[in-house]
Amino acid sequence: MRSSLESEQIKFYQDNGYAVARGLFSSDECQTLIEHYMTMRESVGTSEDFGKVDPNSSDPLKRYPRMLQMHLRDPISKDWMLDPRVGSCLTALLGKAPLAVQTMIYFKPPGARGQALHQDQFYLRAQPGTCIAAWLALDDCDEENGCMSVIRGSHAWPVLCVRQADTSVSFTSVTVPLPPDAKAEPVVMDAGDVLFFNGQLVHGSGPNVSKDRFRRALIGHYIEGDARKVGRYYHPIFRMDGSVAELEVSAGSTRCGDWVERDGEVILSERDAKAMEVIHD
Ligand SMILES: O=C(O)CCC(=O)C(=O)O
Repeated sequence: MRSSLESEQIKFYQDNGYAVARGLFSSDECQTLIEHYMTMRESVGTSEDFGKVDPNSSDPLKRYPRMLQMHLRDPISKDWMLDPRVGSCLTALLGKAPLAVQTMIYFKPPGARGQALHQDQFYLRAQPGTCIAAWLALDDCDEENGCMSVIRGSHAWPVLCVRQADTSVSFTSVTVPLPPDAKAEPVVMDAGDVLFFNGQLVHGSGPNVSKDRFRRALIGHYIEGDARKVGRYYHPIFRMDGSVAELEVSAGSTRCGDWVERDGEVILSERDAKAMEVIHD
């Protein structure tokens, strides 16, 4: 299948670390997926991957926790993860076929916190190479309801050592340190648009400060088809035809870098592997 990404978008991805495929899914498809996941959220109950629902909590994310790895139990999620439209865009961006390793649905109701800036490869540890995400907006999203933000060009950075995040605005507790000139830009999207981004791209989202607008997103994570290892959590691994690919488990030893000031200039320094193992484990 031909990718719906133009050659300029592929070039934009290579230069900036992300690209948006506008209207890859229809509004009807988004509505059907919203209904499916809202029903699933109510009916699946609690597990490690699906989170514990507390219907009376004042924290919106406890009323609507994100769900992870739905494709291992839900054929609709698996079909979406392996959708040929997603697959052809990924192949165009990577220059090779992807392998699918994760699904996630974020409900992000009004009042919900966002997710601090981070790099997905910090978690996935695909080796060699990196991972890539397909982030489908199920609702229109902008800064008010907590759209995604990205730092252009940060995909060229190594995996960074993490710091404590501000958990009053982020539901995750770690973030990455930034050089002084780095600026996160919002990616405003309509329902049906898909944001593809490189596993090393620094990205995240702010809180949903709207009164009544959910910001639901269905997310797939993929690795390059010639990767040999990925973190244990992401197994089993699927080829885009649905068959299972056998890969090794990567240990917590991804190298991460840190920003340091030297001679008045902020530069990236590689920490030694021992220190990094401590940070990752
Ligand atoms: O949807 C969000 O707010 C954040 C998602 C994200 O950071 C991710 O998919 O890695």
